[in-house]
Amino acid sequence: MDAFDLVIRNARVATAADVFSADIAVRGGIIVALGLGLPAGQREIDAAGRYVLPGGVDGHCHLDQPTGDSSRMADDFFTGTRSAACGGTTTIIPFACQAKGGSLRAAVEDYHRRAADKPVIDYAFHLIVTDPTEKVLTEELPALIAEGYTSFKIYMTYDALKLNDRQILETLAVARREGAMTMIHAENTDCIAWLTDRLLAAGCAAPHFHATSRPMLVEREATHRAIALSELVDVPILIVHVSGREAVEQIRWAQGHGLRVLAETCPQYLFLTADDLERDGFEGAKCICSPPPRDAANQQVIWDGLANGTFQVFSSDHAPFRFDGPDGKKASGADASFDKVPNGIPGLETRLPLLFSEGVNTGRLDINSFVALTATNVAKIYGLYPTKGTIAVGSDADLVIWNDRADITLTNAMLHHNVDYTPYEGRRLTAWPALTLSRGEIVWSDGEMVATPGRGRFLRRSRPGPAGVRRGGYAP
Ligand code: DUC
Ligand code: ZN
Ligand code: ZN
Repeated sequence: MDAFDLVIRNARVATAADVFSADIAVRGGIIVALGLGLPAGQREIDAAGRYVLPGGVDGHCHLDQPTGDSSRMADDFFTGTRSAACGGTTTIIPFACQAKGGSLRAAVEDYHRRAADKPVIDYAFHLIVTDPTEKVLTEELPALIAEGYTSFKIYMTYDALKLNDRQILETLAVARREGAMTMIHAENTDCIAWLTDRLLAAGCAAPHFHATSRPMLVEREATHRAIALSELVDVPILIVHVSGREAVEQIRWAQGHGLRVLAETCPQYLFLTADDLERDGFEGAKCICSPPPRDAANQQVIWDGLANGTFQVFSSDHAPFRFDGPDGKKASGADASFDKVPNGIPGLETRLPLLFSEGVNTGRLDINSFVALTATNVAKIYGLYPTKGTIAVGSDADLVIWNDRADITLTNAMLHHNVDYTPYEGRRLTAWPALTLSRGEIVWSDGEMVATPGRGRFLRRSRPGPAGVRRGGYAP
């Protein structure tokens, strides 16, 4: 037998289930052996007893997604995937978004053109359904699901994106019939519009009023309604970017009643609060995202939910807008009212180091839960497992050697996205990837980005199926 292409020696391998010492052998980009004292490879890397984890799978990020106004996302498929790789993520699933009145198929084709020769790591697309016409529901969506676009997001707010309850039911019925996973952005749109009008009429326009316009109640109500609609149709859903206690209570209620409700949260709900929107001047706009960050008590509820199994997925919701310049946070002016500021914060690169530092290294989260939340569950739920999301014979050699004894003060200058700020500037981190491998190729090593644009492959996904969303267990 040919020698291995690569052997990683002395790895402390952690998966969603186990921690064990092993050498990892790679041939043709695939893990072909795990063992002790494996024969030599053409290339050898000594992990020196450090953790080697599956590369992160970021199941929710936005890259080069058209916004429909004068703003523009700062990251394309090169800068976004580069940034992800440097932070230990080796697979991303951004969104191909249907324009209202437009075709879903056209959105997918457009998105493939945008990705083209840019990605440095592997990628798939979720769909976003904004206009569930007869043609979309009976032709385009079933065909795209069959072709490997096996999940889609729907919105309960944002005028350009939102569906009403009837449309949600019709769309969920397709998900049920075709075996797709539906991600739901749950906020009550009319409550937000009413509160926004009243705030603006009262002259309350500064960035921090964004949080006032979207209180927890609007998320709680929509989360409850999304759960009820999915119960009616009898189909699993995944509630995205859950921000705090009231939504968590709805999700736990559903899970406790045997409903197949999965949930995702994001770094902004652990590491930011609404106070960050009150930063001096317009600086608070850097932290405008929806749902907004809440308070310390809600952060604790999110930590608890990560540890106790309420959440299956931890994503970045990377939505990159520059702070300065004409097409970012100030697209409508340097003192625009909060409702005109593009929603979203960057986070592809910092997602894993933040959670490792503040979750694993503080003892809040065990290493297996970290792997499950950031890679394995994501791959299972979205139909990429076991090619992605684990370390096993036959899986892609997407591997990260972690330095979990780091002492890093985070600055935006260290990062590889195309955004001119990080909301986490100055935060101390104790973990960062020392080496990231994508299909056995080094893409990040010792502080250096070494990947070639276009090497990333598009991934057709399988349907999550009953194994991905087991009834009763909730851990996929
Ligand atoms: N909210 C979303 O729903 N998507 C992108 C960014 C954001 O803040
Ligand atoms: Zn959303
Ligand atoms: Zn999003």
